[in-house]
Amino acid sequence: MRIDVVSIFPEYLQALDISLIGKARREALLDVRIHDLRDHTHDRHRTVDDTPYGGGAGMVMKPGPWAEALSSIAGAESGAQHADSSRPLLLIPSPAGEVFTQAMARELSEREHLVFACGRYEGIDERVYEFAAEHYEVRPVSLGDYVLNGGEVAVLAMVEAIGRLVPGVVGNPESLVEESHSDGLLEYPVYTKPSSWEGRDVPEVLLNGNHALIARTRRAWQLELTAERRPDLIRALDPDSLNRRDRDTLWHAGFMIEDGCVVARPAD
Ligand code: 6GU
Repeated sequence: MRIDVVSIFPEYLQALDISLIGKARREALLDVRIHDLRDHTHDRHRTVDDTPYGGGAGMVMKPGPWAEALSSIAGAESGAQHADSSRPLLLIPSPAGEVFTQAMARELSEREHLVFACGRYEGIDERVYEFAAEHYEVRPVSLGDYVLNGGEVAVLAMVEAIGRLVPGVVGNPESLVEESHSDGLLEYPVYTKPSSWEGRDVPEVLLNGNHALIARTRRAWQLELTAERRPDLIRALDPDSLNRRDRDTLWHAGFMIEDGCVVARPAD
C-alpha cells in the first residue's frame, strides 16, 4: 500500500519510522512518503497561509501550494486518467469530517493508495476540496468530537489503525480477530502470570483449561463491559448475531431485543 502525507510539519510524521509501521515500511509492505507543503511555495518566505476573506480569527491555508502538492502526487500515480473507483483517496483530517472507525480502517486498508492532507490553522481554502475532486475521491475524516491543532496527530493514528490491517504488517493475523471493535464489542480483560499478585487472583475459569467455558466466559465479559462503558455499541448490535446466552447476559446488563433492535429494558 502506498501512503502519501502532506504537512507543514514533516518532522511530526517521524513517528511512522518506528515500531510496527516503521518495520512494515522497511519490509516494503507500506510505501509511506512524507511531503513538506512548503516545497510547493514559490515566495521567499515559503508562505502557506493568509488572512480569511470575510474576517474572523486565525489564518487560512492558501490554495496554490496545496494544488501543486496534490497534483504532483496524483500525477506521479501513472499519468493516466483514473476510473472513478481507482482514483486515489484523499483523506483530509478535520474535526468537521465523518468519524473514523475500525470499519473505515478496514475498508481503507484494502485501497492501493491513500493521500493525507494535513491542515493547520483555521483550515484549507474551500476551493482546494473542489480542485482535489478532479484527481481524487475526497473524504474529510475526524478522530472524534474534540479539536486538535492540526491533522498530523490524526494521521499518525489513522495510518497506524489502517497500516496494521494490511496483510503481513501484524505478524500474527489472529491477534486482529479478537480485539476491541473487531466484532462491534470491546475486548475482554486479559491476565498473565503470576496467577496471584498483591493479593489479587486471576479469575479461576482461566486456569482450568476448559476452553469452551473460557470462550463463553470471555464473550459474557465482552458484553458486560461494553454494556457498561459503551451502551451505544450494544444498541448498534445486530440481534441475529446474539445467541440465547448473549441475550441472557445482555438482559442482566439492562438490555433486551425488541422489534429487531437491541434496546435498554425497563428497570425491574
Ligand atoms: Cl482528524 N483533525 C483535527 N485538526 N482535529 C481533530 C480531528 C482531526 N479529529 C478530531 N479533532
